[in-house]
Amino acid sequence: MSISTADVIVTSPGRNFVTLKLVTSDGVVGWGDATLNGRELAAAAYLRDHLVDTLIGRDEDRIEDTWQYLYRGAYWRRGPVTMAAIAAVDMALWDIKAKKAGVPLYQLLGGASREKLRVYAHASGNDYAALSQAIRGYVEEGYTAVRIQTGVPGLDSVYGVSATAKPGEKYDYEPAHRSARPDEEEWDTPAYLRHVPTIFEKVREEFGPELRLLHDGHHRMSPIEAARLAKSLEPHDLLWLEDATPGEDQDAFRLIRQHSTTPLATGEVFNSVYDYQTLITERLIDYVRSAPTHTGGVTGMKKLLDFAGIYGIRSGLHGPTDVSPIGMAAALHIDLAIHNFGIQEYMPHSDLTLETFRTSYTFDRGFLHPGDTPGLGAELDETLAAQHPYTPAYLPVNRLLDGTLHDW
Ligand code: EZ4
Ligand code: CO
Repeated sequence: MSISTADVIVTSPGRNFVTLKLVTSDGVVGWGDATLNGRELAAAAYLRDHLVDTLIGRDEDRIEDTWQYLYRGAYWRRGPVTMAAIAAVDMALWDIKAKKAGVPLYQLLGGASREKLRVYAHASGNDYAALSQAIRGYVEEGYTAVRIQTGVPGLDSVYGVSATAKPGEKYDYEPAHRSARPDEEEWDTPAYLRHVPTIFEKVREEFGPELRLLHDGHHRMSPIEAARLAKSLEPHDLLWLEDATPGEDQDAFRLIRQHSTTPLATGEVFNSVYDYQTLITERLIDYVRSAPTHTGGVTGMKKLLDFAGIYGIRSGLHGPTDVSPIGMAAALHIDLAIHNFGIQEYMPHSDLTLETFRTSYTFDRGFLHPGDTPGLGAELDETLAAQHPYTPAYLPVNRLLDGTLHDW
């Protein structure tokens, strides 16, 4: 059998998603995610203009060969747009193969290595009272791990803290703003470095030693600033400090490691195993943060996590609401199957997103499971998708108080 149609669907049920639908000559449908937040149309054009024609007539069973064909065959290696496009094809092929076998995808990846997947939630607040209320809400729902993001006195808006949500409210806060150009935010690293440890001290005091706590530095610190934060958070026993410094400078992580035993995570903006080579072989991080959607799909992510596993480094896959439910399902099947699972990020999609994409993964008291529907267990309702056309939306850019452009 072979692939007979390949369609690229860009839809915006609350936010923008890029979806690939492959159909085989005997009618099996496979779904893949190529969503790249703020650059969706580039990933869609790569698929439509450069890949679709090469997919038609191809044997859908040859997943590794197709992956290598798209990766090596492009000549131009890696890059977020290329790897998101390859991811969508790869996910759709795995979806088809598992549907043909009549099993959930994790069975083809070696079967379940655990019963359920620990996830972490996102708690945030402009002040401690709002943050504490958010954490309490998650603890009551059964979560055992919570990411802590706090407002910083003197700054109007800070990454990870919604300016509009009421305390305790569940919201799809990811700040890709619907407009033709990005919002601009202000940033002050010294104020942040002074404030964050005081918040973690209060959280530990109120919630005790067992709750697993995480924090995302979101690429904003220099290596020595990151080392200082990692060191000052050591008494508060974090599960990880994420993106303490921009990850493309892999060597910079040596400096953080020299100063602190706070576990480190990075990689959500990476797109291949080579972005991690120094970090993994020198054991400079503890968790791999990429999403299958951005690293060449199930095939790319399996290669990366198997490599990390040799060095005792575990998964902490990216699960923001800007990865579609199809990409999230792919992550969960990988999580369940691999040995070196760490934790999974979980930001529930909005109701509108989940009406448009149907999923079979389930949440129960702080744990996810991919479900036992054959394939990925996630699909797009094309009729509903057509009702929500693409809307330009961009992540903010960041400036220091004197106007210098900074990492967001
Ligand atoms: O800012 O997914 O850990 N999670 C994150 C996310 C990213 C967005 C960017 O598209 O850092 O919130
Ligand atoms: Co992050």
